[in-house]
Amino acid sequence: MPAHPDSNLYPEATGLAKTLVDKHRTQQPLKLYAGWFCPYTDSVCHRLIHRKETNKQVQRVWLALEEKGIPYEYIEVNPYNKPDSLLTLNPRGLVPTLSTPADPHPRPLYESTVILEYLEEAYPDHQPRLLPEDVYERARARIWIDYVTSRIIPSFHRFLQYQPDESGEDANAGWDRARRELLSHLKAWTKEMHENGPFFLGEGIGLPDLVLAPWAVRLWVFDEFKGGLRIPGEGEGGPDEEIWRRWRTWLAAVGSRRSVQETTSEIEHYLPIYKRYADNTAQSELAKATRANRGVP
Ligand SMILES: N[C@@H](CCC(=O)N[C@@H](CS)C(=O)NCC(=O)O)C(=O)O
Repeated sequence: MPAHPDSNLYPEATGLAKTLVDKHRTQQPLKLYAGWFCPYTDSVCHRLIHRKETNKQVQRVWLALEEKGIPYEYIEVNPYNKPDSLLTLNPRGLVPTLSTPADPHPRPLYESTVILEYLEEAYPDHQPRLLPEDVYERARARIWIDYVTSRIIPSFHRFLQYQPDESGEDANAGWDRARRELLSHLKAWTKEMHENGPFFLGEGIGLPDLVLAPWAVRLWVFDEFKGGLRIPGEGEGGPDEEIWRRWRTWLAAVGSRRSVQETTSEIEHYLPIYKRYADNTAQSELAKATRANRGVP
């Protein structure tokens, strides 16, 4: 069987993210098995064309650990060349996977949104709290956390993996349909944000922010590979001007977060990985699910 195309991807975090990883190499009861490139576990780059100004990476779980100041050990693994150390914890061999402290043996956890909720409940004294105290507001936050995973990420990947010849429809029409679908999901999500923010739930960062941030700061992939997503710039939003203004406020707040800055790797190592998605030759579970028109793995 030919080697997985990502089995030889760049082996470790670079730039600021490497500095952070180096601080978290010593043994800790809580262990994060991560891939430096992975938005579920790991990092994000900002727009390539602004690479001189910003080059950010984020990750759902890594960000939550950093935001909350929870002690953890970072263990880099390549989930496309799954080591036994990962498979024994998570039979699906996906990152992020967590090894949690317990007697007599540590216990594994996986699925990024499950891990995020676990961290929130298992470390109640660690601030900030990332979900609202109010029961209704907490439930409502979960609707929009789910929306990211069930709507935004699949449409992100449908656009990124879109190939003009695949459906027989006019190439421009197909491209435009995929692009608009993603825009409409981002708009629907943005409409639900706290009016002033700057974050989704208000002044403080929360789980809705952490679940979307890794993809939001990777929107540069569409400029690089797909002719642009074309989010309206200031004054160009027409009837949706207020919504896109709110989006820009949110994106700036997320992008300037210290935790985001410090989980940043260097952009050039993402390019070959995202090129395979853009060419629709990537073989990750996510890429295959997108091709088969299934939800995310
Ligand atoms: N639903 C999982 C998805 C995790 C996931 O797809 N991780 C990717 C890396 S970003 C992975 O491990 N892929 C390995 C593979 O596709 O075999 C989560 O939210 O944690």
